[in-house]
Amino acid sequence: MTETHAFTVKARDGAARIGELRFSRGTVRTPAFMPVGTAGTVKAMFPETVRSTGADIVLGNTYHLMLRPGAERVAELGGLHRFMNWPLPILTDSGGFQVMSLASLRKLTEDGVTFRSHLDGSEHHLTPERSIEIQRLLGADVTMQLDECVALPCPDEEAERAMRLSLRWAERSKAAFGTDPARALFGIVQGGTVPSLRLASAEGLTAIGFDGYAIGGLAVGEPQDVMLKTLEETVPALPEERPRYLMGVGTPEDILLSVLRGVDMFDCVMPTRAGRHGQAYTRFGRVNLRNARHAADPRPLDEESECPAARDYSRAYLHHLIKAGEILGAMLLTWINVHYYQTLTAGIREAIAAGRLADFAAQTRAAWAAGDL
Ligand code: PRF
Repeated sequence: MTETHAFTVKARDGAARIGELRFSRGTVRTPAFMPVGTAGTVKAMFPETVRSTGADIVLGNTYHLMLRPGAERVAELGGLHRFMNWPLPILTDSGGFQVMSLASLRKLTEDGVTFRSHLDGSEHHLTPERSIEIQRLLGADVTMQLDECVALPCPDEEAERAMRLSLRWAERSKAAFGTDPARALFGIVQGGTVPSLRLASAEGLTAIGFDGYAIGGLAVGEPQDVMLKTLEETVPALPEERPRYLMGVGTPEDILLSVLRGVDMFDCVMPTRAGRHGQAYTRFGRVNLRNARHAADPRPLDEESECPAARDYSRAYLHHLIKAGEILGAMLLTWINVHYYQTLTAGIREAIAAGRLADFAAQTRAAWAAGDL
């Protein structure tokens, strides 16, 4: 870890912490939520609007960008930041998880994974070394190691095999990455829901040494209490002075409960995907704008929100746009949701600074449960 991407813990409240992850392109305030910009765009949002919600960093995907428009093409055009007009930090996922969920005819070996593109059926081979190279071509500020994530539930033997493979790939990723003071490399803990496997994974990664530690392999089919228990078993095995990133999580409640257990970073398609499908996340909980009860409702979703989309448009209009399949409906609801996730993480950070996260969590959950009507 060097000056250019140092992580500093600023304050603690129980297991929760606030911190700063510094890059030459900007500082990420943690706990942080990273909007997902899979294909070089946070779907249905201008980058300027994403920034205006308070996001310090967005996520991009190796898998999608290597297939289209290609990592070398993005590099020729000055890198992903310039390509998508997002000047702040970017974290890129390594590709393995997306290969497993999207590609066809996958073949996993010690060397890497061979698969066919979901776009045109072309064959590709991704290794830990090529994933690092692609992420360097994209210009990622945070590079993720290639890993194997298994769906849950799964036999312990299968969780162990994937965890050991991920650990060997972690070693190769670190060797390929070398030392790059301008960028960070994160390892990924696997091991299913087996405490001894999670521990072995965390210890193995810590021995290799990474700038940050992700917790992978969760929110893949297990109940929330199982995910939280696995976090409680995993987080204490990770270095105190490094950021912890829970991949692909989650609902506002998942985020709140995970921060209480010591997690610093999150990403999830939920606010963007749900927005395109007519769902709004608000401080009163989740609202389905497709529902007929909104058809004649002149009130905005939240007149006290600082988000123009939540404050200046009626529920009736949002309902109409979504029912009519209008692009603006997806844009406004995505904006509302990304804004709400950023408001939530900002509130969490303030509460930790004031040493009152438990109160904040109780009040926030009570408001979600009460609903708005
Ligand atoms: N590994 C990687 N990316 C991910 C995951 C993982 O386990 C998950 C699991 N929730 C989401 N995204 N590389």
